[in-house]
Parts: sequence; C-alpha cells; structure tokens
Amino acid sequence: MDVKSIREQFPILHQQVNGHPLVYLDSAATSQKPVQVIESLESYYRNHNSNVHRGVHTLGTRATDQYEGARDKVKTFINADSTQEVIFTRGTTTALNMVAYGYARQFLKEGDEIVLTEMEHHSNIIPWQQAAKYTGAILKYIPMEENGIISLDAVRSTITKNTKMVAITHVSNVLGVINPIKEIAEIAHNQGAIIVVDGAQSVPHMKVDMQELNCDFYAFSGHKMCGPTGIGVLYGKKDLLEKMEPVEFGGEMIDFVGLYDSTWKELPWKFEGGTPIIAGAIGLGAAIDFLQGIGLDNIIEHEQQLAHYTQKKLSEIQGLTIYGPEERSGLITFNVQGIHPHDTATVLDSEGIAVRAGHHCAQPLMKWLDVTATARASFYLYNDENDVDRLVEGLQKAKEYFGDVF
Ligand code: 7TS
Repeated sequence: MDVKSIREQFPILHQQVNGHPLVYLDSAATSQKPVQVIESLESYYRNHNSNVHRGVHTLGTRATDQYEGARDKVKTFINADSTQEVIFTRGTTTALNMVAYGYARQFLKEGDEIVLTEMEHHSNIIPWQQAAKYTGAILKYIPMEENGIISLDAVRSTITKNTKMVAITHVSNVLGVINPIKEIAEIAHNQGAIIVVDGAQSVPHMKVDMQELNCDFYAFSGHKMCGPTGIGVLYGKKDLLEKMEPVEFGGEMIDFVGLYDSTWKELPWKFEGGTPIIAGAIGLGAAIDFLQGIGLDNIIEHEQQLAHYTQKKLSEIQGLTIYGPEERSGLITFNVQGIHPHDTATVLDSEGIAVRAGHHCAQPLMKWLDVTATARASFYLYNDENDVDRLVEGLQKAKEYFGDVF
C-alpha cells in the first residue's frame, strides 16, 4: 500500500499542531476524510441539493438517484441480499437503539435472555439494559479470558435456549480483539436466538460480508470509515426488518395517513422517517468508493503490521502496560506506570500527536481491566511507522516530563 500517496489525499494531515507536524492516532474515535469525500459533499450542495423521494423536478431526481445510489454501494460493500436490508441511520448508536426499541421491546418477554460481553461499547450495553428493564428480559455476559479473548466454549455455555438475542461487537474499540462472529452467529442460531453485531470498529478496516457472517442485524458508522459524521447503517435481514416496528414516525416513512391510523412504506423507507441524511449518505458512498479503490484486505494487513510494530516498540518502554491480546486490529491501548493517561495524552498533544485517553465509552471493560482510564493509539490507512516512532518519542518525553518515576 502506498501510504505516502494515500496521505496526500487527506488535506487535514498536512498541518502543524503545537509547532509539530500532526500525527493523528485517533481514528477509532473518528477517521479523517479524503478529498474525494469532501468534494462529494461540496458537489452535492453546490450542484444538486434537493429533498429526495418527493419532487418530480430535476434536482429532486438527481438527489434521489445519488441517495439511493449510495444505498446500493453500501449493499455491495457489505454483500447484503438487497438494498431493502440497508437502513440509513445517524450512526452505530442510533442503529443499535433502533433494534433495541423496534425489535427487542416488541418481541422479548420476561425471563428471555440478552447475551452481551464485557468488552462492549456503552452504545451496545445501555440500549439492552433499557430493553431488559422494559420487557423483564435478563442480561447475561459471556466471560472473557485473561487477555480479553472470548472462547467459543464460553459462548456455548452462556447462550441457552432462553437466549433470544446476542449483542456483540465485531472488534473491540479498546482491546482490538476481533471476535469470531460467524461462529458465534451459528451458536446463537442453533439456540433459536438472533445476533446483533456492533461493526463500528470492523467495517472501516476489514472486508465484512453479510452472507458469510450470517448476522441478523449489523450496525456501523460512516464517520469512522472516511465518511461524514451523522450517517451510519443498520443492516437487517429482510424478514426481521419486516416484522420490526419503526421507531420514528412522521413524513417520508408513511404510505397512507388517516386521522386515526396510518400505514408504512415498504423497506427500507419505513425506518427513515423525516428528511433523510442525504448529503451524509452520498458522502458515505464516496468513502466506500475510496476504500474499495485501496482494498480492504490491504488496509487490515497494513494496520495489523503497524500494530505489531507499535507493540514491539512500546514493549521496549519500561513501565508501559499494553492491554489486550497480541492478535489485534489496528489499535493499541496502554498505560504508562505512574502517569495518568490524560497527562500522557496532553504531553503527546504538545508534540502534535493525537491519541485518545479516558474510558473509551467502555466503563465495564475498564473495571474488568482494573483501571479507571487508558491511553489509546488507533491507526488507519494513512498512518505509517514514522507516526509510531513519533509516538514512542512522545512517550519518552512524557516519562521525562513526569520525572521518570521508575
Ligand atoms: N461501538 C463501538 C465498538 C465504537 O467504537 C463506537 C465509537 C460506537 C459503537 C459508537 O459509534 P457512534 O458513531 O454511534 O458514536 N467509539 C469511539 C471510540 O472508541 N472513541 O470515540 C468513539
């Protein structure tokens, strides 16, 4: 992969921050955007802006074609059966909430089990807590092994005949663990449960195929995959989406409206109440074109190589703890002994290096790790070994600054 030419397509990366060339290592929070995506938004607003699905005028038709064209790109990208299975949402959080409200609240009853893991992002915990409170369902957690991995034996012994839903992340935003979704889906299905997958940290980085994984629902965000903020996707199997109630009611999603009752449009529009996220979807389509031009297999390979390189370099720093297994996606979570991760991140920022510090919206996982917070460096296709070397130098500075307490 030609990282140098990829970097040239990301204007934001070519700036000084606090007197140093920017090193952006926070793509798990949000990715940067290539010119292609920025220009697609600009072109839409400059040339085609109009509402969709209503006007017969030319701009309206163009906007509708581009919006629905973006849905088609998503369908191909994730290998869904049809565009009816691709719902545009505001992001992963909204998509997961839609399933918790529209499906779980509708079909779960007292005593049914919802199975989760302790590595979930808050967005894949709280909607299920709320659904459980509302329906009387019970939450259960698949136990993790010491390095944060989930064994299929643990999956088999947690999912029972009473399990109705399994909600699990494909890739952990803290540990970098890649969960065996295909196998977990099979175990869930054998027990009559459905599986909802949080794909926020997988879809941007690796080939994800709905036919192969056989998930029932799959959620992801555009802004972590070079697309704009405010757009995401809920994939759902058609038969489940047909049964599921909409969660937002109003314009756009209706077929017939009477004074006392109404009917809904067919899929996918029954889930897209109100003027949809038109520019966002078009920008996501441009991001998909961009990522496919580079190749998802190349992206994951590049990131895993960087993660290995980082692991090697960081393990040479005395007093630095890395969390998670060696086999990981393109991110590394760590703490430097005696330095609060916020202080580590502040020193790094003064060197122009952006990392995230905090609980990463995974407080149960922080408890499991027995820490209150960590620092995290996360990579994407525009990062290279020079970025890692700068991170290592920055960490040495942090240690010097805080008096190398060891
Ligand atoms: N699930 C996972 C695994 C995530 O990493 C995130 C965001 C979300 C869900 C929520 O996505 P959203 O687009 O709806 O906000 N993760 C992070 C992060 O790790 N740092 O900032 C946001």
